[in-house]
Amino acid sequence: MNTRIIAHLDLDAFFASVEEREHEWLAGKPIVVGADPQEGKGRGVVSTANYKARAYGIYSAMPISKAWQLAEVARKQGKPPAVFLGTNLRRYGEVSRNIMAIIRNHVSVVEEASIDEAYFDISVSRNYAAVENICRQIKEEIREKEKLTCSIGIGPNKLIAKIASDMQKPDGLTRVEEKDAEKFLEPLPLRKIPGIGPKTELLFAKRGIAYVRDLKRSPQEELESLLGKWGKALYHKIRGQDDSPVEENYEIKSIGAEETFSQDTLDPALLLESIEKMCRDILKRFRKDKCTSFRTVAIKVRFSDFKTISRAHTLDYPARKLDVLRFEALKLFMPFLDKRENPHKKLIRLVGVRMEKLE
Ligand code: TTP
Ligand code: MG
Repeated sequence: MNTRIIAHLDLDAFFASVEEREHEWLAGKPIVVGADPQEGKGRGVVSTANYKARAYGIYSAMPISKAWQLAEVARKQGKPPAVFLGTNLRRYGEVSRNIMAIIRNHVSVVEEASIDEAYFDISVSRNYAAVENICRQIKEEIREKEKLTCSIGIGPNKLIAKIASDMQKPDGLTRVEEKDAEKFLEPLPLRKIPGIGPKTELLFAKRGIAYVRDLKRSPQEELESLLGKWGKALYHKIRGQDDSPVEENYEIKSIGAEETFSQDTLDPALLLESIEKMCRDILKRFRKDKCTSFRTVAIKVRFSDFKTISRAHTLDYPARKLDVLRFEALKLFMPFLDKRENPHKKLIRLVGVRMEKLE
């Protein structure tokens, strides 16, 4: 029998760690990377915060104004003031490529899952101790060459590896062998299972189900009737079963842009102009990255109450023109200007456009 052993690597507080290593004066300080806080009036969000800033309650995707408030509270308590920095995506992209190259020095099949995370299949080594050894070498090389720390999870499949990598952040290494996988999941809160977001969490919380072990009492049919196809997948996931392959992907997964308006708005001229501009920017990057086609166009709308809706459409042919991108983005967006997607005429705070399924 061929034992599958998969590892998942995720860098610690990635954007903030890159900034910290590159600017001596930041060493040891709480750091928040993201939109300009404008003394608490800023309207964007936090991209990430380092662990010192997380101790103030500051997290990814939080409104930057909230992060500013929390930093102020900490400062008034005499704690070190947080430093707010803008993002430097090009730089993080370069560092990401260096990290992926280091991983490839040690293993052959690597799936770059996002800018700061990768799965790799090291089944060939066939034994967990040997795999752990390779992972420690990777961590060491990243620390030496890139002055960054990461956390790695090792498990019998991608699901377990991913959850394990998050267990001992930062600078962790968590090994969960196949025989222990099911037990490993049981005490975890449902949110730890990838795909379970706030909505599903709430749905189960209402039924008194908070932990994986509680959910295991639900028969497969029940999960299916609640959640459809995803219910079936979930039934297997909470038992530690997942057979999705580690897939090499050299191509960038998507190109996107978003804009937070300086005031919430429902002014069609302003919104459409913003979409037009984002489409043009995206197409420029599409050309620069030497992409030849895209298949999916997606948009995101965040209302003034922070409710956020995404809509996507996949074409049945590969496209490459601005006209197509613009047409599809507008077709997805127009319903947000009227009853179809916005019956209460809520003002819009942010709009995003993204192209996916790139070649
Ligand atoms: P994550 O790996 O989710 O976060 P992280 O690396 O900052 O921290 P952790 O130690 O918990 O792994 O995301 C990687 C980078 O992606 C992160 O540094 C910034 C960016 N990012 C955003 O811009 N917005 C987001 O909402 C999230 C979650 C991440
Ligand atoms: Mg990370």
